[in-house]
Amino acid sequence: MSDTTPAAETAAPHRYTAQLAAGIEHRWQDRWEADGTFDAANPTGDLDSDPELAARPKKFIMDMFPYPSGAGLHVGHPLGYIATDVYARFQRMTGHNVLHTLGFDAFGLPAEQYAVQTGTHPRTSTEANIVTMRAQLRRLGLGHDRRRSFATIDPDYYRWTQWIFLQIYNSWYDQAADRARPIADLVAQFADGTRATPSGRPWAELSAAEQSEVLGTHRLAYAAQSPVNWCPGLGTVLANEEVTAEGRSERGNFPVFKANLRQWMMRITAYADRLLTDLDALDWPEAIKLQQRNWIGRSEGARVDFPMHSTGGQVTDAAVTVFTTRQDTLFGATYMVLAPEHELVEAIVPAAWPEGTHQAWTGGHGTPADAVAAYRKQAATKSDVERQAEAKDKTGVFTGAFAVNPVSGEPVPVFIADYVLMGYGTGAIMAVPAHDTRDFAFARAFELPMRCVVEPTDGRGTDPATWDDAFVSYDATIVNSSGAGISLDGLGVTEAKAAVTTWLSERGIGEGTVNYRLRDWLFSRQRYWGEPFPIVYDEDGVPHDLPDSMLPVELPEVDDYSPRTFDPDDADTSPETPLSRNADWVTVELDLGDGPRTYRRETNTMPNWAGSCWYELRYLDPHNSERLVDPAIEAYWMGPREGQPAGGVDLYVGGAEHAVLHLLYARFWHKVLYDLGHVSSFEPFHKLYNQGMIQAYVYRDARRIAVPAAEVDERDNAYWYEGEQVSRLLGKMGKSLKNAVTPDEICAEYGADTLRLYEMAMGPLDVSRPWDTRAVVGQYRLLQRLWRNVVDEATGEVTVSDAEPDEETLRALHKAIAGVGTDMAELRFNTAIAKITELNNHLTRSGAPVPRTVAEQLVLLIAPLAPHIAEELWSRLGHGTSLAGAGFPVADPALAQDPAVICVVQIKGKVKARLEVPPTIPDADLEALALADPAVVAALGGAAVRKVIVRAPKLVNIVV
Ligand code: ANZ
Repeated sequence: MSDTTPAAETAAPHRYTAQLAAGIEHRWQDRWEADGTFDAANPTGDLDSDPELAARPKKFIMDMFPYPSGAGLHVGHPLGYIATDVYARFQRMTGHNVLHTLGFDAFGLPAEQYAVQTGTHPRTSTEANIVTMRAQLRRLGLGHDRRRSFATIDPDYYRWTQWIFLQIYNSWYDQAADRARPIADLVAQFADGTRATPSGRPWAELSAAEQSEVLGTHRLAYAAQSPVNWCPGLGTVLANEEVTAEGRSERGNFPVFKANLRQWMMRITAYADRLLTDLDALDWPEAIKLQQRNWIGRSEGARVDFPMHSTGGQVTDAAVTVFTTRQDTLFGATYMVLAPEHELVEAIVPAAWPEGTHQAWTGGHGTPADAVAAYRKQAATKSDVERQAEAKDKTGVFTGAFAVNPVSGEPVPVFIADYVLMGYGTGAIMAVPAHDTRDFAFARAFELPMRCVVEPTDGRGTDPATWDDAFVSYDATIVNSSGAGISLDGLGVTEAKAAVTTWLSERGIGEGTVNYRLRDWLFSRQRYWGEPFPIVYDEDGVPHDLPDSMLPVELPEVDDYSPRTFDPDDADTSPETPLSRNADWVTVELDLGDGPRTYRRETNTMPNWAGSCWYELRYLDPHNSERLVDPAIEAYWMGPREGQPAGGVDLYVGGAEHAVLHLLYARFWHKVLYDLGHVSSFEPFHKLYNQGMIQAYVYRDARRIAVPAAEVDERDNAYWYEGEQVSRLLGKMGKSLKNAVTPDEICAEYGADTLRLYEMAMGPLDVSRPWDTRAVVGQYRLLQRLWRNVVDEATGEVTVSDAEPDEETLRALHKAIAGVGTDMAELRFNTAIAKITELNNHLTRSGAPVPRTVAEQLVLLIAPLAPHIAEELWSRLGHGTSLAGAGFPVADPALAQDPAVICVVQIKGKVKARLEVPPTIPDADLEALALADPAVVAALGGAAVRKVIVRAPKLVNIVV
């Protein structure tokens, strides 16, 4: 770059260089901080005393907050933060009261693992990372209200996370009222007899432990035995996503066992329907809504009781209840399958195989009990994901028992097989091999009968023995389905479903039900670095919630941050958490209202989703120590209003990878808080926007090892590193791929404004784009030209003139204003930059000093994108205050439109009229206009028009 040589710099000491930019940027960042430029006013206090402020519309703009990683930021991270900052600055300039800040999601595994390796307390390393990240973010000039920033690990913050946990714990879902209510209301119902206890005994006669047990089945946060992935080798329970298809831990490759362990759960399933229907009120990308709908997975179907067959082997009077979405195919149910873990399995297994049992059904075992035991053991080592895989061979074993198909009266053999999951529906199915692919595969493998009950529409005929696969259709006619008091033959699928449901409910052997794929949320972890539970247990093991006055429950100091690990193959072990080793902390003497007693603390911690479930509320009222959030403040920033029926944050920007879990958990907590009257909004995030990813080229050598991207040369359409050819692929940016570029480097080389512009100019915000350091200079040049349009590079003097702008410049200006304004409102920052560049180039081309009015408007236009240079120029143009509060330019519609052009109308080659027309006029309109013009009418003098040749917008030729 010739213009940054020392010689050029002496000739132009006031040129916009990286050094000059750095000076300006630091100065304005200090000034904004000192002046509290981005401090947002709240309705109580500030707004009450300021009617002008109170009259302004509000905008609450949020990013998904970062985890303060030790690696710091690379240029991919701030894409969303810059975008929300541009938008927030634009909204501020268009008269909104804007709330924009950023906190840190700081509990989590990396800090804990670092602590295990180095002995450094996670708080120490996390806080150090936060300091680094804050400095990196500040360097970008983000206009955050820093008074409102916090980290989820701050005791002031997690005190309220624990408080919310207790609200959820102390609530139950009242189905009749369709909302959560305080658990005290339920206790009152049990106590006065309006609700019977499960055992029928009076409430007052139940022991404390029994009462606690009953309430636990209603609480929205509850501790229960639940099937989890237990990994003794790691000493912890794992999420399904952390278990490989081979049933081993992703980390460490240890065996994982299905174990029933006592864990804290959140009854999110109580909200399944509302989480589904309220999506309609939200302005979210359709793809995300769809993922949430699929995750919740609402299925309409029926429960059907299959009585156990009373001959053959040991008999019970039990019935097995199945969940089916195809009750219309009930006549086609030729066998049944229970999940291997199903509680009825033991009860139905006979002592010996029934006479004539097929060899293939026994798994080679001498008795049903042996077969079942062996199969259960095998199934326990598989993950749910693996069990559900479509392609795999179906395995299973006969239980020796038969049930009765309730419509056909035929006996059907009962199997256990791992393709039926315990956690879904009732954990038992009626198998309809002719019309379900998985059942078909199973029936073929075990030579089970099939019966066609839905007439194939593809000409394959009705004998399943001749088929290659099941016939699956929701739009066909039912056949072969007549029996005891019911005939479905000739009905369509929908009518047949309704007929079966009615028939079942009339007989009390089934009913229509809705089933959800959504499961209750496993809420405890065997970790150190998370929020402790505000729960203690008495000597009978009864849990007690701690009163507000005892919050926060802070983490104790420990010597060892890792959970205890065991022999990897020993399934009979159970977790021992880091907190449990600290006897001084675990055992406490407390007075919970009935005098001092000894209690044992809960030693699990909350999962790292907890802190992000409510942080939007803390931003509103960050220092409130009396209540979660002042209701007036919440109503002002988040309350429902026109166009936002559910209320919520006005704009929430983050990655699409958080489509389901974070957003679903946060919505659930918010709804509980709404039901309990703590917030007026019933959704946390009104508008959601997913930014794209900044990708980077990954270069790999012959061994597929990534090489430092910065040291790769491009020659002859190939890539070279240390003389060897390397491959190039677009991938993620990151330290491990040796292709990370830090914002610090780019700021040092060009300044933060250039980096901001470049990131916003790379393409539409929601599209992923490759980073290209060489292209950054393009935006740097734009800022240099902008600077030169206002400041003399040699003297530093402001060069603008007081002359009126010419017509062409005025039109260029207003066109830009109109376009940039709409682009910014719609987050189209790349096209806004293109329009600003066009205007700036127009001014550069003219060569004359830029009229002051035009320079000022241009500076305001670019201010949200490149705020430091804009503030500097604004102040040099003579303004004493920050432009953050200045009005965004408003276009004059007359000037924003293209000017009229002159159209010549000729008759026999002679000009007869000149019309002023819009440049975009269509041919037909122009022809009509020309023929109606008085001068043309007069010139024609009634002569017949033979032909009209139209060349819009400039020429009409009339032939007579
Ligand atoms: C009979 C039937 C016939 C079925 C047919 C399907 C097709 P969705 O839509 O996902 O809710 N099912 C029920 N519980 C199950 C469990 N615990 N594990 C595995 N499969 C289970 O799926 C509901 C269907 O999945 C149910 O309807 C049941 O099979 C099966 F032609 O019942 B169906």
